[in-house]
Amino acid sequence: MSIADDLLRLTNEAQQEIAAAADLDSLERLRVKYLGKKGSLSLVLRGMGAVPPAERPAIGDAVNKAKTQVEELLATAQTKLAHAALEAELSAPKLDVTLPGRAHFRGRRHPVSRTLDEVVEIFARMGFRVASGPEIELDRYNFELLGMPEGHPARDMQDTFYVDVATLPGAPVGTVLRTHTSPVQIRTMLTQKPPVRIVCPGKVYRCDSDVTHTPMFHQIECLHVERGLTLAHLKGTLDAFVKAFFGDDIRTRLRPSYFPFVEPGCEVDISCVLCRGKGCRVCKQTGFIEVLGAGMVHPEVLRGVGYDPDEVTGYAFGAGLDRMAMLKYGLDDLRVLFENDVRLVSA
Ligand code: 2U9
Repeated sequence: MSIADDLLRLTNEAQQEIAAAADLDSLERLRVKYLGKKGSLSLVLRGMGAVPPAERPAIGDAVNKAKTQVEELLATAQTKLAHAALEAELSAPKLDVTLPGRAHFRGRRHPVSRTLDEVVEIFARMGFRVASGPEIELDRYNFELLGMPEGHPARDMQDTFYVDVATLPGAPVGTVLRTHTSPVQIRTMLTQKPPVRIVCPGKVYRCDSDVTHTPMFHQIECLHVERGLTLAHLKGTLDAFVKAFFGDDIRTRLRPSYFPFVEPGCEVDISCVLCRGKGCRVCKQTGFIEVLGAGMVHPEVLRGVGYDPDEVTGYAFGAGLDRMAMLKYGLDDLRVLFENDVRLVSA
């Protein structure tokens, strides 16, 4: 068989194989098979030794022509296959429009934050300013100036988180996590002259944990000190606040009670926001629920911050914001407020 025959056979073979190639990978294998360094057409040139020198240029020419022909066949086939591959990719149903979409939850503020904003706004309308202070407090501001000297039951280890001063450089012995926001009122009075009209919302800490208590909770306290204030101002302000927050039909009831920082002191009940006073599980059939504590600021507390109790008087009250949020938004367990349940912050 002559070299010319070999070339013809190889090009025919290449043509058939290229035409049959199903993808770009097979084409690449064929390119190596025919045109590679050790490919069939290159091997034909190795047989040139046996060819008489005069015939060599013609044979070389023929080999190059065969190579060009195969290259062209490969290029054409490659264009066709690449095009087909693209077509296939574009027309494949990659997007399954029948899949249900991913739900997007609209967020909203946490019930406690919403309650706080609402309460602050109500007080702002009545002329109260927001005051804030540190959550790590001095014994003096959290207890002493509020009529709770050393040994007072309210300072009991059961209720108060004492800061381990060894871990807090510079902290004096008797540094506590504030058990109420009252030290903010003390700090305000120590730096401002009357009249003082403030609300103090914030986190407070007590070593207590059960269905109705969490070690951290939120309070809002209100303080008004001015010449001539009486229990009537306290009642009027409380009533206006309760009506604005819970509704115009909610009534307020005061019961005598004791808090070291007020005299007289009282607990404040409101007619049940669930049954509107008819009697239900939440109000234990009494028609009333306790939501606030209040009183006239104790003269000793006023004296302690440098005010003259013969000149000015004050009223104050405090409420748990978390409990107010529960009542307003119908939650039955205080603890869910602090469990990061995403439903509380979803619309
Ligand atoms: C100063 C003087 C007086 C604020 C008051 C209460 C009564 C009270 C509780 C409500 C629910 C705490 O979160 S709670 O457990 N608060 O009962 N708070 S009088 O009296 C003050 C505060 C500051 C200087």
